[in-house]
Amino acid sequence: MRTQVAIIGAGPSGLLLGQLLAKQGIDNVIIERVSGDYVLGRIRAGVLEQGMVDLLREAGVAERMDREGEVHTGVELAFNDKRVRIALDELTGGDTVMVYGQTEVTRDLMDARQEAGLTTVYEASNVQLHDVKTDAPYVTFEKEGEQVRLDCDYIAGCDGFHGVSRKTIPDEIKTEHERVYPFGWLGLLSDTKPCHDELIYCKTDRGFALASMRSPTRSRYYIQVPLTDKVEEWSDDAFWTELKRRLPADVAATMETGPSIEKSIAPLRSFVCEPMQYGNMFLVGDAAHIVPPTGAKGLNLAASDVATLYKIMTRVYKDGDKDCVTQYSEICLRRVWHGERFSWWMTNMMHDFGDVEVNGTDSQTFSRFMESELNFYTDNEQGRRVIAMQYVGLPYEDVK
Ligand code: RFL
Ligand code: PHB
Repeated sequence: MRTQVAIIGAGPSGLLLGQLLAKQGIDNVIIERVSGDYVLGRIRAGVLEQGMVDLLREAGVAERMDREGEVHTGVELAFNDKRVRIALDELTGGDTVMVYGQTEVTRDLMDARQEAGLTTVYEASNVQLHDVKTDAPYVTFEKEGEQVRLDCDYIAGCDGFHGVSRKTIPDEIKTEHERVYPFGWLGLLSDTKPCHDELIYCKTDRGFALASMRSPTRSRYYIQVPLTDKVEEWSDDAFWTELKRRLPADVAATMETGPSIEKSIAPLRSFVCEPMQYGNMFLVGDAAHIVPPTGAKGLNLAASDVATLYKIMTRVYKDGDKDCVTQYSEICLRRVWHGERFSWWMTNMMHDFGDVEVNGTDSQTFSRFMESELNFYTDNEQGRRVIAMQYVGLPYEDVK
């Protein structure tokens, strides 16, 4: 088999990149480890920045999102019996976010890829990348017991945090920055009316909670839990009881509850791999960086990486400018680090760190610093604007 760009991973990064490249007439093949249904079963992000919304429109896969997605002009932060609304549009000069689930984005991209007749190999095992430093890289994998070789010009490693692509960068070349947080998020999806018409991020003495949604009839809630908790130990009733204790009292009093459709625990991590490219192999999305979900940035950073690689590949194939590929890592990392910093900051401000020392500061002192930080940034318009600008997403950088 031969293609121009071999894409490893059919998550949102791989599928969106494939769709955009195909629109420019750039041939690509996606190799995915699991089945399409398995990919769709993962319940993850819900908030899309304007930049990602525009990119989905450019890829020609935004029709259902524009019909069913909800434009949100604000989010709330609740703490110390206060509720502060961050008016995203007013504070940023008109920017908003779109509430539309990652599952739906992925489904739309899969449908578009199938309709365009583009190749995706699902359930490929033992995927390996070869000769990525040369002009003739290739990928090998096994499919139904057969060994397959895919020759290409470039490889896009869109295979998530546990993928193989990042491992092809030698240890002496890459630096991996990591912070693991001492808690996780227990998420529950249910067919119930959302408890409020905007997202509410809540900081309480019992820990963090988030009220989010997927549609007017489907809610997504999260609560901070110790890393030692197991999802089987949390009945739906126990979840709703704990959530109600953390949400603002008036919201909790009137909220609708019901059986869960999905329930899972996600650990929280900040992670960046530098550089994000090695020879003709580029890391995209979670393969290169992870953020804790508190800022809703993970999928959105993946989208900005895709936008950069798409622009670079278009230059390569349309203008014959092969040299521009060297810009990829630097352009991506500038935006990635802003997203990392915002997610880390929001996580520090909104969570309860218990007795764990943070950044060399004892937990009580750290908690007072964070309380002051939260008050300072929410008590005045400039502070709220700083939050709003980052929540809607910083602009995408152009390729020089
Ligand atoms: P993915 O989605 O992990 O997809 C990678 C794909 O690669 C496949 N793969 C391989 N394929 C071939 N060979 C191999 N060896 C392979 N190894 C792996 C995998 O099977 C998979 O299909 O990465 P991608 O595409 O970069 O997308 C990233 C996003 O999924 C992620 O950043 C977001 O979900 C993060 N995130 C959020 N991001 C936001 O922007 N806004 C949010 O509101 C938001 N909420 C969240 C989140 C993530 C969460 N969890 C569970 C971590 C909420 C949660 C709870
Ligand atoms: C979600 O709806 O899954 C969601 C929303 C906002 C976040 C994280 C997750 O910050």
